[in-house]
Amino acid sequence: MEAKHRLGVLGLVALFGCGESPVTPPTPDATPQTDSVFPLSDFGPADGNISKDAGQGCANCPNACVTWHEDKDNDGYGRKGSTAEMACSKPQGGAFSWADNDADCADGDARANPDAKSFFHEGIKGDHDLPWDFNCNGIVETEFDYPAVKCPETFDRTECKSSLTEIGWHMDEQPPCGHLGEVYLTCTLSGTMHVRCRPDVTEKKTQRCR
Ligand SMILES: [Ca+2]
Ligand SMILES: [Ca+2]
Repeated sequence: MEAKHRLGVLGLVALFGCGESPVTPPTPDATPQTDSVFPLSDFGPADGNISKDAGQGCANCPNACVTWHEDKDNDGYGRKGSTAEMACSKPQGGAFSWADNDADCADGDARANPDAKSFFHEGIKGDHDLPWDFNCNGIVETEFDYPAVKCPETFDRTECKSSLTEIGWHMDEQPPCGHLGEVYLTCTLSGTMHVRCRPDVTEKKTQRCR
């Protein structure tokens, strides 16, 4: 009986301490934390610009947390080198959109991004450093990639036995992006291909680039 009594006293001491009030366990914060910062290296290549979350934060992501970049021209590609923000899903609201990449070399022009397939006769809007690289591959490609050719022979268009084909820019007029130039044309002339000099105005072309 004496041992049982001592156990009862010990139990009471364990529960209430030595004369102190019972300890109440801390209540979990009902509001999810929204300013969690995760190392970008956990989720993708680091760019050194992680600062804060842009929306929901990463504290309670059901799946992987995503790194988001500013996409001000809303073409689905984030601005290269822009500040990265992390959130479970695409941040909503605010002055501009967000993208899960930073592949946009010109975030002021929706025509320019890595998916650009078209050629253009005017440069990228508002970006004087990369005025023509619309597909962000670091190379300016020309649509009319003709060689510069000399004019070996003239002929009258009425002599053509076939339709005219463009074969090259006039030697001295190979135009830069967005500029007009003149192209030489060929046609079948009595069974032989010839090159025409100084085509008329309708054969001027604007070099387009991307
Ligand atoms: Ca963009
Ligand atoms: Ca763009």
